[in-house]
Amino acid sequence: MKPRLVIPLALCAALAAAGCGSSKKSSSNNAATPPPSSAPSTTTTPAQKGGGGSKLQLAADASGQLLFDKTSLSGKAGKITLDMSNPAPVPHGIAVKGNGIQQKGPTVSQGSSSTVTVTLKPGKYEFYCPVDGHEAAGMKGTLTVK
Ligand SMILES: [Cu+2]
Repeated sequence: MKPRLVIPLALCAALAAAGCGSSKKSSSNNAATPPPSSAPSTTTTPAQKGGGGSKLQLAADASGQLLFDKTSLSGKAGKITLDMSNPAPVPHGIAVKGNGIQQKGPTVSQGSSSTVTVTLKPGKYEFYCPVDGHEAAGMKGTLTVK
């Protein structure tokens, strides 16, 4: 019994070595085929992909108060860029923190914009001005990511 089993097995193994490689490839091709059928649903998103993530705009208070013009922002999970323009005669910047994230944009003077790009998961974050004392004075808001 044993010899008979060993030989067929050895032959099978030899054949399988050659056959397996191609059969595995074709089976992995088959496995890769289903995703494209679900891909059409993603074809509705290229419009958003074109932006390379979402961009949220805000501005510092033009009169020089330590405030942003918004106290809440919301965006989609993924890459988010906060773009803050600074019309005030006071240097300001934009930064994001929360859930282990802490990213600061540059501090810019009047007429310039500070941007910061972060990749965020759904949750609540804080956006604030990284200039000393500004956050404490109220230059902050909530960023909700969905
Ligand atoms: Cu500030």
